[in-house]
Formats: sequence, structure tokens, C-alpha cells
Amino acid sequence: MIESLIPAVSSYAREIDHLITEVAIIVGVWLVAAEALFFYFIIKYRAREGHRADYISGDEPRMRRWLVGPVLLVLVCDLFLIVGALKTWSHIKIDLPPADVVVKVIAQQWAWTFILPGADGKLDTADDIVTVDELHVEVGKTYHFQLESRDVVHCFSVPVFRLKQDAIPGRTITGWFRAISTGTYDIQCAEICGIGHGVMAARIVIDSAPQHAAWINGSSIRNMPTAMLQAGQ
Ligand SMILES: [Cu+2]
Repeated sequence: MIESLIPAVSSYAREIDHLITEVAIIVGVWLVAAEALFFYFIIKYRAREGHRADYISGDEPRMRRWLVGPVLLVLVCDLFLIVGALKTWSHIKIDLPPADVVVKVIAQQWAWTFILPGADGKLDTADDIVTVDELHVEVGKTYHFQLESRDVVHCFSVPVFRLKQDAIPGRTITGWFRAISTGTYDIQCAEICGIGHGVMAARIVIDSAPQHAAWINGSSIRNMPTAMLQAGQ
């Protein structure tokens, strides 16, 4: 259902969509049932000529059953949702699969800087590739990102991955993703971070393996001065 509105491009996007759909259905059924009953009673017991209002205390066992029954049913639904949410949380946020590539994502007012390993596959070496507002990744590879902020709280959001992670100044937060198809998609800061928040957008370019290798080779040459600068040369 959600996929018809926005593509699901990470390995865990469908799991999150499933959870959101589950919550929407369960909460939706209760909402419709409660509202339908509410309006039914409003109309059925409206003020009418010759009818006196009745005070109902609700403490007769027969009436109490009408209160306790739905409450227990709601609790069962809550348990169902909590178990589903914890399973998804643990799978995505706690159990990080081993990384094929580690990248740095740095947020600042109002731009994104991405530092990727160059041809040597290692970060913090002279051939690191630095890009601004454009993140290049390879399809099918597991990426760990190390998210930092240089100033205020930002939020690294990649809607097609169903990925959203706050960037907190002074902390390095590690998360992961694995793209399952190629294409170019939006990255957006999802935390009001100042007057330029609305333009703090970037894009993610998901390449096939040969495209990505070609991009890395091309970028390593283009980025040499930046990389050398970073390495203090
Ligand atoms: Cu921001």
C-alpha cells in the first residue's frame, strides 16, 4: 500500500511499511467502531419531546462488562503492536549486519557532507572521496553510516529507505542500510534546524557495481586535492 506512494528501496523498507500498515489497520478499526457507536448514540438518545434524561452510573455488572471487554481487547491489540514494533526495532536499530562499506555523514546548517572510502575501501586515508549533498552508494552492499552534526540537531532522512536518524552534536551515531535497487532518490533533513532547513536536501545515487567502481575511480582523481587537504598534505 505505502509502496504505491513511495518506492521501497532498502532491505528493511517493506518490514517498516508492514508495521505502519498493521498500526493503521488496528487503530483504524477501533477509530471507526468508536466513532460509529458515538454518533449512533448521539442520534438515538437525542433530546425528544416527552423523554426524560436518565442518569446511568455504569456500575452494574452488566454495564461494567461493556467497559472492561473493549479495554481488554484494546490491550491485546497493543501487545500485538508492541511485539511487532520491538521485533522491527531490534532487527533494524540494534542488530547491525556486518558492514561492506563505512561512510561518514556530516550534517551542518544547511548542507550534507559525505565522506566515502576511495579505491582502497578504507576511510580516513588519502583517497577518501568527499561529496556535498550527493551520496553515491552501490546496490546490494551493506553500508554503515557514522552520522555527526557540526552545529545543531539535524535528521538524516532517506524516505525510500524508510530511514530516519537524528544527528546530535557531539555524538557519532552509527546506522546501516542496504539498497536493493538502483536509482536516484531524495535525502532530506527531517528536523527543523534553522532558517535554511527547508533547503537542506541532498540526493542519494544508487549505482550498479560497475557504475559505482567507475564513479569511485573518477572521483578519486577529482577529489585528490580535498583528500590530500584532509590528510594534512
Ligand atoms: Cu538540518
